[in-house]
Amino acid sequence: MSTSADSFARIAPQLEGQAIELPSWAFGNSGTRFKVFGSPGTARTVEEKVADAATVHRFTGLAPSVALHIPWDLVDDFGALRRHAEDLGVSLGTINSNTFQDDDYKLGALTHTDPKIRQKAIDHHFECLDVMDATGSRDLKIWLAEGSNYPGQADLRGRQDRLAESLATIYDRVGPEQRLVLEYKFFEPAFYHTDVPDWGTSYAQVSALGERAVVCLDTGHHAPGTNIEFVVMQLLRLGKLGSFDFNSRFYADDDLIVGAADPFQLFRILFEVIRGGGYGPANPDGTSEVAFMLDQCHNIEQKIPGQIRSVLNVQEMTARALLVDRDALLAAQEAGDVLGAHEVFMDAFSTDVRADLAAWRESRGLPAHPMRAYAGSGHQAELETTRVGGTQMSWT
Ligand code: AOS
Ligand code: ZN
Ligand code: ZN
Repeated sequence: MSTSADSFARIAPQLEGQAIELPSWAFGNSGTRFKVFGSPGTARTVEEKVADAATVHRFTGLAPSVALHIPWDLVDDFGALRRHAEDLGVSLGTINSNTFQDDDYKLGALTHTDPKIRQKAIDHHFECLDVMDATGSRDLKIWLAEGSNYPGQADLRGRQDRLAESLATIYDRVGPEQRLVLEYKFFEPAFYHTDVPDWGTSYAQVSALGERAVVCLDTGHHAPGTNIEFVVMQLLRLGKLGSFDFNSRFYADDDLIVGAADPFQLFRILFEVIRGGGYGPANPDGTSEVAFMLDQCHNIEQKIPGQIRSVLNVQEMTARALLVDRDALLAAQEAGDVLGAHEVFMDAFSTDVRADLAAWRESRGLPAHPMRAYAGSGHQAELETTRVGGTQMSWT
C-alpha cells in the first residue's frame, strides 16, 4: 500500500526538524574481539569524524549533532572543535563517559569498594562535565560496564548503594541546563550480574537524583523477546525517558543498523514515542522530547553510507508511525474490535512512504535519494585518496 498524497501531507510537518544524533565512534574502524577490519578513507582524527557526521547531515538533513566519547575524542581545545563543527553545519552533542578501559576499573568504577577508585571515576565524569561546558552539550551519558562474573564475587546491595552515592556526587555538578542520562544493559562485559541491568534499576537510580536525571534506552540492551515498546511507554508515562541509543540486534549487543533486524519493532517503538508525547518539540501533554541517537558500529560496511541508511530508516519508520489513524485505533480498541484495531495499526506499518519522502526531501533542497546521491557524489573516493597516513581511528 502506498500513501495517498493527503495523508502524507498531513504528517509531513511533523517530520520537519527531526534530529537524530550520530555517534563519533561510528566513523572509526570497529569490529569484534576477533578482528577489526580497517577501511580506506576512515577518519584519522576527531575533526575528521565530525566532518563525516556533517556529511551525513548534508545528504539527509536529519543529523545536526554528533556525540563524543571521552577520552576517545579528547582534544586540547574543545572550543575549537565546537567551532569546527559549527563551520560544518553541525553541533557537538551528548558527551559519553568511559569507565571501561582502565585497569583500575577491573572490579568496578562508580561501584568499586575502594573510595580512591570511585573518586577517580567520579573525577572522570567531572572532566566530562567540563567538556560539556566547552562544547555546549546538554547530556552526560553514563553507561557502566560494571558487574560481576561469579555468584558470591560481589556484594550486590553494597554496589548498588555505592552507585547511588557516586551518581549523586556527579549529579550535584550537572548544570541547570544539563542532564545526566543513565543507560542500562542486561549483560556484557559482566556476565553474572550487571549493576545497571534494566530500565527499573536505571529508573530507580535517576529518580533518586532529581528532575534532570533520566534514562537512556539502548534498543540492543534487552533480552531476546523483551517488549521494548512497553518499556518505552512506561518510561514516558513516568516522565523519565531521556534518550534512545538506536541500533539493531539479532543476538547480543550487535550495534547493527537500526531498522535492519526488525523494522516492525522500530515502528512499534516509534509509535509509543509519538503516543506518549515524546516525539517532536511541541507535544500536547508537555512531556519533554526524547533525544534520538544512534549507537552503532559499521564493522564491514562503509561508515558514512551506513549512517545515512540508519537515519533514513528512522525517518521512514517515524513517517509510518505518524500515519497511524489514532482516532480509528482508539475507536476500535474501545469497541473491543481486536482485529479492527490490529488492522488500523498494520495499515500504517504496511504503507510505503518512500516516494512521498523522496519528493518531500527534494522540495526542501535535499537529495531525493540520499544513499544514491552519496554513492554518486565521489565523496568516498575523495576521502580514500586524501586520508592517507596518520592512524585510522578504531575502537573495541
Ligand atoms: C555499550 O554497550 C553502550 O551501548 C554504550 O552506549 C556505547 O555503546 C558505548 O559507550 C560506546 O562504546
Ligand atoms: Zn548504547
Ligand atoms: Zn551497547
